[in-house]
Amino acid sequence: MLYPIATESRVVVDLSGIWKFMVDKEMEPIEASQPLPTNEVIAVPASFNDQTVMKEIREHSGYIWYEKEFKIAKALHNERLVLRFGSATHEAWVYLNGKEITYHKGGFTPFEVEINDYIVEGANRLTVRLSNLLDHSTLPVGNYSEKKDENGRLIRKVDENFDFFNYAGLHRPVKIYTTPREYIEDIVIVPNVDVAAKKADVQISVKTAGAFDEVRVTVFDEEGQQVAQVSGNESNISIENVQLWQPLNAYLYTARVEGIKGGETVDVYEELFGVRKVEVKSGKFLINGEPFYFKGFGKHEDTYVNGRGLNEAYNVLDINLMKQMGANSFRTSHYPYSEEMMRLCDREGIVVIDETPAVGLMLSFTFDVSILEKGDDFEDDTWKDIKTAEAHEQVIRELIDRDKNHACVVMWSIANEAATYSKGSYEYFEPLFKLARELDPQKRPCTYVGIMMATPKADKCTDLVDVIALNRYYGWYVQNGDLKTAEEKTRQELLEWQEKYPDKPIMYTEYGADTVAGFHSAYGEPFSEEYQEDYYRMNSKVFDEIPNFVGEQLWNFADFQTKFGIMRVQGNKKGIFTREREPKMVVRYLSNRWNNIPNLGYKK
Ligand code: GCB
Repeated sequence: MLYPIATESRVVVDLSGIWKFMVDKEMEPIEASQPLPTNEVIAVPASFNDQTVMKEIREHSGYIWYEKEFKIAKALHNERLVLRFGSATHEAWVYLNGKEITYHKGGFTPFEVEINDYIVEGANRLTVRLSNLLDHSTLPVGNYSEKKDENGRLIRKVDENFDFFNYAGLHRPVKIYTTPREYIEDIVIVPNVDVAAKKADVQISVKTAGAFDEVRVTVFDEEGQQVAQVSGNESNISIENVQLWQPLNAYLYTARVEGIKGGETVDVYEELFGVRKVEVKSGKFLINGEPFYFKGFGKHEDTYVNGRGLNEAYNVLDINLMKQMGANSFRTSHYPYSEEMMRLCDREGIVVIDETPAVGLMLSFTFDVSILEKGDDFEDDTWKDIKTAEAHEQVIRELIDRDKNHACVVMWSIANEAATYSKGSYEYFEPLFKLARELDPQKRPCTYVGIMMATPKADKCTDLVDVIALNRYYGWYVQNGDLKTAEEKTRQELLEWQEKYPDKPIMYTEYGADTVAGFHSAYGEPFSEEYQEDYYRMNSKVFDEIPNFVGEQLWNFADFQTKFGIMRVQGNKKGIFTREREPKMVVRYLSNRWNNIPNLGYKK
């Protein structure tokens, strides 16, 4: 799916700004045929939750309504008009001038609809009904319940089966873009690189709607110099002396695609792409033929007031902080991030592990791994109870369709911390991995991120992954305050993985300790800034001993909002930055470590 951009043939109208807003109390029906009966307002894009000061609105589970009027310039009425949502969390019914025109389920991927048939001259009324409900069939997974209050009103509740606040709303830009009636529908770019020869063959497939006489593809380098020009929906261009897209040293070519008819360019779209090669070989993760070492983070889309809504200033700041620390990568834990962030990472050379919103696929939880270690057939209710396969398949399709051309994406993460220690998990995941591998034109490596209970003995799905990605909390959730034992456990487990799967690279995709900024302890007690630093020093030491250990992505970049609970003090405090992005003490240690670890060739 193409990102909406303005070109010589396309106009983009941004509907960001102030919208009408109301929470649906489900007392009486709200008719989309009538203007929304409210004077409340909300900013888009953003989560609605933290813009309101009312607890019951902030924590509302159920339906929410948004409305905005817009006009379309007469000059555009003959163009194809497409309404596009960057995301709508988690489920959306869209009405234009009172008519339902589209529906989408899944809160982190874009969707669009042609609106020519519904547009009127003058004011158009766009109404969106959203649901933030989650259950055992949705991604993420929520525990849903309902009851009646003393007035007989239905009260819905979602108990997040995951550790982040269930922010909702129109999180990403809502835009109308135009194309001519005959247009370029999609572009697929697959670079094949011969690193030694500094040469690349780039396959470019263009999907068009309509009958063009010619589809012309012209590739430009960063200086705007033409590198190649070819014709056809399926073409192959060769680039000599190719400039590679490298971690933290990005280089982007531009493919200018034109649909030509009667000698005139009817439609034009420009797609940026990087040329790089990603492979997994003999326990190494190779980028452009050299062993890459992941240094970075699990993140969240989470900022004050905006909640999970797009916040481009924070995106830029976060990447600048990463670069200053010598970090080179992050994982889009635990859902696909905005397209704007992905474009930024392409341009900044930030390496991304792109994750689906499959989090919470686990209906039992224990740190007592001994029950799992006894035999091969541990089974909990997860795979009998959970009904997420359809949503999972849909989001894999949508994510790969959206992000397939991004140079920054080097691996797909199919899920975070699913019950892969339980019987039934292999049967659930095998078709999903197959699907992802089939769909990805660039054939990137695939993984899932494994939970602590899924030890080398207990995990049932490791055969499916290219990289063993582990979330481990030795020294925090277990052996809390005892870094000596935690160190032994860490070493022992990593050695066990390496021995069992000598050809699979291993990395940490989470490890961390809750740390209250400003809390100090002469004894290095848990929650203090001293403990956080000792914890990271201990882990680093073990990582450096393990040859196949190819990366450290700590948890978390910044403190973030979660649901309430006795384990959380206004959110999760494992950030190495506060939610405002003030550094905790450990940032100095990690900056020093990471600035001294090369991106490529650390562990030859
Ligand atoms: C995890 C989860 C992450 C949590 C983290 C924690 O394993 O993947 O979503 O926030 O642990 O801090 O408990």
